[in-house]
Amino acid sequence: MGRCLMALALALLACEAPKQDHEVWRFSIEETRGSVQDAYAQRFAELVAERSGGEVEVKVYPYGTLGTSDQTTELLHNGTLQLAMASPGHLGKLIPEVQVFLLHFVLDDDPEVASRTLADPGLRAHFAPLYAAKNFQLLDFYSEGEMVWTTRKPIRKPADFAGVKIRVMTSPLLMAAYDAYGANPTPLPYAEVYSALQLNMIDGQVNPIFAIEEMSFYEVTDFLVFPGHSRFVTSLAANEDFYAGLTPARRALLDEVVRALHDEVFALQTRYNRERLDSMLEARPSLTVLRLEDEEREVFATAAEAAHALFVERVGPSADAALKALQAATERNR
Ligand code: 6CS
Repeated sequence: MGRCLMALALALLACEAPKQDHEVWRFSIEETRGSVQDAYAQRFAELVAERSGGEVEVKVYPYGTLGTSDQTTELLHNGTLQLAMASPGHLGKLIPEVQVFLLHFVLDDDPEVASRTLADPGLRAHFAPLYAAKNFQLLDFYSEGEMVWTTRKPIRKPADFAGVKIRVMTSPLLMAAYDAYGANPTPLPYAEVYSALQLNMIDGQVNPIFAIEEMSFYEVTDFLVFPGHSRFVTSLAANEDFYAGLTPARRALLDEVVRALHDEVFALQTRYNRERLDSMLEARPSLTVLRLEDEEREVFATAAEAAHALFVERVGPSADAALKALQAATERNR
């Protein structure tokens, strides 16, 4: 009995000991509770706590608690946050080259190939200096699912976009991408999309299924159009000084957790997107799902080339290099 008590006391001490040098990593996500990024961050916190023996606590800040994506990126830049999700759809204003992930018909159609491509070390090595120049350590790119248009009318060809006000994220290239289809793109922060749809200030928006469900966009739409043109890509980044200041053991722990989560989040987003399509259709049976045929996609793919050219023209040779790096990574992972 005495030995049991002793073991218990030692265990309690072991539990308490880490508090002496209890570290806190503040981690902001660009989505609300219940999202893909939230699931990622919660698992990240769990694995970091587990593997650090409780010495590191990860505090997750969901979208809205610290402001818009632009504001959280700023907090990451100045070191108030140690970690943040930073999506090219917003980050493109600061690192124009990441807008390559916003180009349509560039990532491979096969989601598994796309996921491997995004984890490609060569691709990460290409982008790491661009992130470092803004005081960020790039940790990973991953996809949260296929981008789907929510609209009030069917869209099967670029001409159907005439006069359609479609909300896009705030990176400038997205305006060009939807201009190329003849739409009227309207950049807005994520938090303003639902009310803009409800008030008819916009006619549609584009996001993965899980987000359309979670943000209730499906309540204010009639069509879910699967164009098969792009996937929502995000990046996980750390503040560069924070990352550089970690001990080698902590850095290895962080890198390993990120590596483990890449495949886990792929499976998770696949499930979320599948399940939430079902629940949306159940909640609103009048929703019409359209999947573009290959010939229809071809027409959009041709129109999208104008945005590719504009990306290179506006951003310069580094945009061309980013596009080539993404294409080469795709080739390596087919
Ligand atoms: O549309 C947006 O702005 C947001 N969409 C998703 C799925 N994640 C974060 C991003 O800011």
